[in-house]
Amino acid sequence: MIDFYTWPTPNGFKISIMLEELAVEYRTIPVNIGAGEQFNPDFLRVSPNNKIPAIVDHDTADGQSLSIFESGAILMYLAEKTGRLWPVDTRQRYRVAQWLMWQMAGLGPMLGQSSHFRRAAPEKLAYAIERYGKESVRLLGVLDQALADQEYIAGEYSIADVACYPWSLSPAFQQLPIPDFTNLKRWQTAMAARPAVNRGMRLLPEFQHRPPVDTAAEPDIGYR
Ligand SMILES: N[C@@H](CCC(=O)N[C@@H](CS)C(=O)NCC(=O)O)C(=O)O
Repeated sequence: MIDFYTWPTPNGFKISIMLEELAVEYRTIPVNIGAGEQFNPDFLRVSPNNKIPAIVDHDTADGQSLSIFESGAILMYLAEKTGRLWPVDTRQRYRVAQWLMWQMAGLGPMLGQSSHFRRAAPEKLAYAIERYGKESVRLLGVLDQALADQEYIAGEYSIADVACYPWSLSPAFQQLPIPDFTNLKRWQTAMAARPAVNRGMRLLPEFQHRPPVDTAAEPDIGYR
């Protein structure tokens, strides 16, 4: 049994999709990050950086529970544990690993900052909205190019796709205008058609609130 500490955000969805893909037994434990539950001492013992997602695997080879935070590390662990969605051949493995790292260090943080400054910041700071918006669009363009001649990001369906998909939906959520990235759209459609992805995206539906952005107050960020 795996305890899955989470909340319905892109980083949480990565792991719910992965757990559904693997069809392993897990228990979802909501951590309401809006209410500050990520700072509870019990959760901090599992995730010292006070962020979801995190897991505790109680079914390990040595019989000792294993806790892991950081969504990229969790995806790698689950892939290794099950032998799924991460090829063992060195060339293929690092093809996947580089896109996973790219998502963790680039796509997620940049879209996250863009979302913060567009949706959550008390002040509409044009500089920050433009900086993170433009960088997010650039990264999505890189992803679109990567998908031009292959069905999935690193060839075959892998943890790189699982990591990138929830973040690829963020522009719609934050009403960030993006160019017509046709390869990206084709891949998103293929991802959305996977039953496990669908189930993973329904994580904690009772907490999935999406208030609209106040677009009237948006500055022109120059790439429309
Ligand atoms: N690099 C981390 C990022 C996790 C993250 O940013 N989690 C957010 C929700 S998407 C969170 O828990 N925020 C609560 C906080 O910062 O207090 C990962 O990929 O696991």
